[in-house]
Amino acid sequence: MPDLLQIGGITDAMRERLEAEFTIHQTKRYDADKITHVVTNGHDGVNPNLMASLTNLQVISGYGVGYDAVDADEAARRGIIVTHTPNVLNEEVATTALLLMLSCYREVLRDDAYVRSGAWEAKGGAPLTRSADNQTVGILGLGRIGQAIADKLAPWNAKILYHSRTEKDVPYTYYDNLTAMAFDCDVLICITPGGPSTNKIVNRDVLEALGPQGTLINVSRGSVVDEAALIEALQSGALGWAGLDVFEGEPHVPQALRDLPNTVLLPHVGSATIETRAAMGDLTVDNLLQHLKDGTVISAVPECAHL
Ligand code: A2R
Repeated sequence: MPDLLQIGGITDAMRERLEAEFTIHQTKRYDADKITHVVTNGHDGVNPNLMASLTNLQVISGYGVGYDAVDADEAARRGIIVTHTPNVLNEEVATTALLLMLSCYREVLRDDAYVRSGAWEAKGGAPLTRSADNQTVGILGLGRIGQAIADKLAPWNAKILYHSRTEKDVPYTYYDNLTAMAFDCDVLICITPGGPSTNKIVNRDVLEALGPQGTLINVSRGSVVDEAALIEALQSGALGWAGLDVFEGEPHVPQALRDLPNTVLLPHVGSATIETRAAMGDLTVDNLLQHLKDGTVISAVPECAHL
């Protein structure tokens, strides 16, 4: 059986299917020249030294849509196909973005604490919150997930703006300048890929343009937002609220963010439901098994689509 290197965790369902076709290696005791396939995830990826050492590697199958932890251009140069799991998680990540936005607007955490602490009975009704209806929402990265977020916002009667590298054929207002879009919106939702081209593009200027009544939602990668500038803006009131699923040094989350009352923080659970993770696991394995069968894959990343 061909040799598969497993990096990071996989589900029992994935293991069962992979074990039937591969010898799975999880520890450092493997013959690097024998490994033909790798299964990994968006966080761990495959580091450059490891990629270089696996001289017969053919496929890196990633469990997740983001693949910034793999140098896909370098993989393509080496003839290695990188695959990921697009589309099957669009709705779930969009739901997470909405969950964060609604939690910020309606102060779900504050009001939950208000009930649990007994404050409701002791002091009477909780302070009013802001309505999430009729807001102007700027989507940074109107791709597969960004579009799902726009769709899910329809019942809230949102006006949608977007910024991406290229203008799309959609009924929303395009901005070629992110700061200008931040100035014009109430909520900025980040859903670009990570990596060098988006590193800290949500900087101090963007956060200040979003402003004291503005809300930042990040369901993309921690690297997209300048976290130090974000903390300063939230502390000073230059930015109103932030709902974050991802962090620069996750799973470490700066104490300053954890101490702020105007944040909602999630442990990178954008796609983390039983149903969606099962679909992602299936596609991760399907890519590997199809490659064994006929040398093709289902969902190569764009950099490897020609291989
Ligand atoms: O390349 P474009 O113009 O289609 O725009 C893409 C946009 N994007 C950027 N926008 C501004 N500045 C950049 N440097 C930049 N690079 C990319 O992000 C596109 O509108 C969007 C990405 O869409 P998709 O490729 O369809 O990705 P998907 O499936 O929506 O997932 C996005 C990310 C993943 O990479 C994970 O990091 C995260 O969501 O879970």
